[in-house]
Formats: sequence, structure tokens, C-alpha cells
Amino acid sequence: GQAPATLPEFAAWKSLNDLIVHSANTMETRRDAIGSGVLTPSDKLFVRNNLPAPDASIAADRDAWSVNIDGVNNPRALTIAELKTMGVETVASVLQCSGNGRAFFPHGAGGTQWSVGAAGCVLWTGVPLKTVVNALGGVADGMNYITSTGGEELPAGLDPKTIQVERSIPLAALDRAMLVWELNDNPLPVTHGGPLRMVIPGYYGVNNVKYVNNVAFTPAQTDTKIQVSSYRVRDIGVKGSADQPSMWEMNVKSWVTSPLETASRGRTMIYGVAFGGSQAVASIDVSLDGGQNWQAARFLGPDLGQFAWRPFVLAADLAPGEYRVVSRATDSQGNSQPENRIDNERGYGHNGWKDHGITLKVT
Ligand code: MSS
Repeated sequence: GQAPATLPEFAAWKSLNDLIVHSANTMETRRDAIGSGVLTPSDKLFVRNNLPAPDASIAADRDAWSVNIDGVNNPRALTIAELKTMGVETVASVLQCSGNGRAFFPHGAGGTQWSVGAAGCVLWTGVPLKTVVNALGGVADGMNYITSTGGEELPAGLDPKTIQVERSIPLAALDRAMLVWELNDNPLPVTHGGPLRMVIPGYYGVNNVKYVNNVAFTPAQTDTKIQVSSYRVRDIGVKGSADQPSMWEMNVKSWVTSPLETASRGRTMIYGVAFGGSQAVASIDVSLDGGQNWQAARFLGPDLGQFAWRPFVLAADLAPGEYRVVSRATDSQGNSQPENRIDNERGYGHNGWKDHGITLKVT
């Protein structure tokens, strides 16, 4: 394994044994820490911050946190206390970094070398953005995007546009967007965006803006660097630009979580997780011979809805030997994981089943 590391102050409450600490701003869940988990406990959930996290004191008076809503017919600022009177829903969804799986790109894609653990399935509680917007007279005419701004204090002397976490997503996502104040039934930790976070189920992590203090319906996408040129899928060696696909909706994906290295001969339960991304996951197949023969595995535990992942299990009778174990999920629209990754400069969106396999030694 990994060299021992310590957790940064703002994530000191996390379970160090279940995490790989890549840097002070990036920690991933160990592949063997998920097992058959329907939900990811908060202390095992990965962390990724583009900017240093704000001080814990921003959550001293949670209900007083205020978010400005713009680009609606009656724009105004609302406190969390007010949001809590407007409506409440709980949704289970996969939070996954755009670069999850980056470590598998052989060209050495720049950025945190995430394996499979920049993802988790959690419960979010908050108010649907649509409810808020309806209370403010609806979306103003001519708006095409939802633009959310992170509340970090920006270091002085730098152009805010180059560092601010402000992301735009298509207006169509208004059907699923939520302003959330709870994670897994507890007040949303500052580590994960408390007191208030924008959550867009089915969209990559970067669109789930933490410490959100401004939500604007806008005609065009924001001109921040994180929108215009970062999080864009392009060929190796090509610079990021606004004409390339943005990391919005997630694709179908799965991976085995246990066992990962060795097993004893005889009956072995092979576990993993599968999700459809923007669609529900429909089925999961597992191969013990690197993808030549496939068997249907079964989903385990309750179905927490379209945006959740589902643990799966396959009972296998294994003779001594070496097995290449791979899994391939299919979503409700019939999209299956491809065999291979699509090489791209920053190593985004990897859902190829081959790279995500494991080699099991049975003795
Ligand atoms: N938000 C803010 N405000 N800031 C930052 O930095 N990041 C991103 C999101 N949001 C940020 C935000 C990212 S990028 C991600 S993944 C996520 O978040 C994570 O989360 P957690 O809670 O886990 O830490 Mo990639 O696509």
C-alpha cells in the first residue's frame, strides 16, 4: 500500500484508514473501503477542493447563510432558514469527480491520480431549486444555463475569473437541481460544501458547487476558467476551449470492490458498485476471464433511485488459479460501459471496463 499520511485540518474528522491522501485538497476512498456499501459513510467520502477550503467558522450560524438568486422574475437573497420553509426533499446520488479513473490513462494525464475512489453514493437533503425558482416568479426569459458560484474567499492579487469555482450547467437540469444543507442525515460538513451546496444528481462533481452563495439563471455560460477551458474533453496535447464537451452528465460505470487481490478456493462472493450516471443503472455483468465470458450479477440492497449506485454481488466457485475480474454495467437506455477508455488530455470520464478490472489470485 500507500505511505501513511495525515489528514488536513479541514478534513481531520475523516477516517484516515479508509482514504488515500493525494494532497491537502484531494483524498480518495480506498477501493476496499466500499465493500457492499449501499451508501458511502460521510467519513469515507472522497474530498476534492480546487481552492483552499473556507474556515469552519462559515458554518457557525448555518441558518443565517444566504444565497442570492438571480435571473428569475423576482430576484432576491434567501437564507437557509427561509429555504427550509419552502420545501424539502432527500435524494440519493453518486458524487463523482470528472477525473475519477485518471490513474489508468497511460499518457500520464495531468491532475490528481484518482483510481476508482473519487466517487461515493450519499444522501442529500435540501430544497429543489425549482421550488425556489417558482416562489420567485419563475426563470426570467432568455435564460439557458444555471450558474452557481462557490463562496471561497479568493486570494488577493489574482484575477478572480482564473480561480473562482463558478460553473454553468444547462437549464434542463433545473428538474433535478437541489440546494442542500444535509449530507447523510447530518448537517452538511464544510468539508463537503456546508452550510449550503448546489447538487445536480447525475452530473460530475465539479458542477456540485460547495458553499454556494449565488445562483444565477444566465443566457450564456460563465466566463470563468473552470468553465471555459477546464473540465473540457479533448484529444491528448490539445488545449481546453469552450467548443469542446464540458464535464456535465455522467456516464454508466462500475467496478469490483472485493475481493481485490486474493481469495481461497471454493465459493467466493464478488462485490462491486454500479451506476448509470445520468440514467438509472439497469443491469450488471461480471467476467472472471477478462471479458471473454460474462455472467449476470445481482443487485444487493434497496434501490435508492435513478441517481444512486447499486452494490452488486456474484457468487463464484473458484478453482486455484489467476482470474481477471471485470464488471460491465448497462443503464436504463441500453448504454453499456465500453471496453476501452477514450484517451483524452486530462483523463476525464473514464468508464472503460477493461482498465477497471482486478487480478485475483485464488489459492
Ligand atoms: N465547489 C467549490 N466551491 N470549490 C471547489 O473547489 N470542487 C468541485 C466540486 N465543487 C469544488 C466545488 C470538484 S472538482 C469536485 S470533484 C467536488 O466538489 C468534490 O466534492 P467533495 O464533497 O467530495 O469534496 Mo472534480 O469533477
